[in-house]
Amino acid sequence: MDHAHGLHSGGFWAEKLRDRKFEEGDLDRDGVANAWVPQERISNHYDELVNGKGPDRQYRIDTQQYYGGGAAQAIDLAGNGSLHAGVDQVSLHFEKGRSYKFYVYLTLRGVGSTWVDFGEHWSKVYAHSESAAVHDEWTKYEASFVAPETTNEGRVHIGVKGEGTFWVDSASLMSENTFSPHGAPAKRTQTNALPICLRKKKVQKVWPPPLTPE
Ligand SMILES: [Ca+2]
Repeated sequence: MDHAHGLHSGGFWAEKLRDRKFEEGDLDRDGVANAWVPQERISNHYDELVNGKGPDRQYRIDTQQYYGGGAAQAIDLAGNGSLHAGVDQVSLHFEKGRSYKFYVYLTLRGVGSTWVDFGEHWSKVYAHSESAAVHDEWTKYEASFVAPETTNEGRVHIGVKGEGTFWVDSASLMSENTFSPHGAPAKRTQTNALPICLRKKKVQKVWPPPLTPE
């Protein structure tokens, strides 16, 4: 069993994201890994992308530069650094009052920042992290929130802003289940939904990728 599914603070944590390493292909050829969508797709700007490419941006799967799993989501942004883009995973099940922990790894060739939003249908946001600078080495970014309502349309948005090429990899969203592995109810340990802070943590071994990355 993955160690991340063990007991933490009285709860049992389960992974919510699909294709969390962006490695399962791009069947619809929009430049974004199967279980994810470019923000343009859910914000009614999808026609501005052709095969993941727009006038000032490109989404693409990169099998050369990655943190884990053999592929990463790359996002190229041209221009003066004011552009932003992002990838979302939608149709997630959130339960009111339940705690969720998120992390993702990013690196960048250029200058820019990242943030994460937790919400529902575009552009409904429950919680927005502070932006954090992205570096030229793989760095882990973490945030957490408590769902304010129960929904089957939960959404996680990984946003980037700046100029250059961003790589996104090995994202995770863990929910604290109300059931422990032994069937006993887990303790609720957190009640505040806002504010949240995107914390960054330097990765010690940046290259080559570790054999068993998170
Ligand atoms: Ca796709």
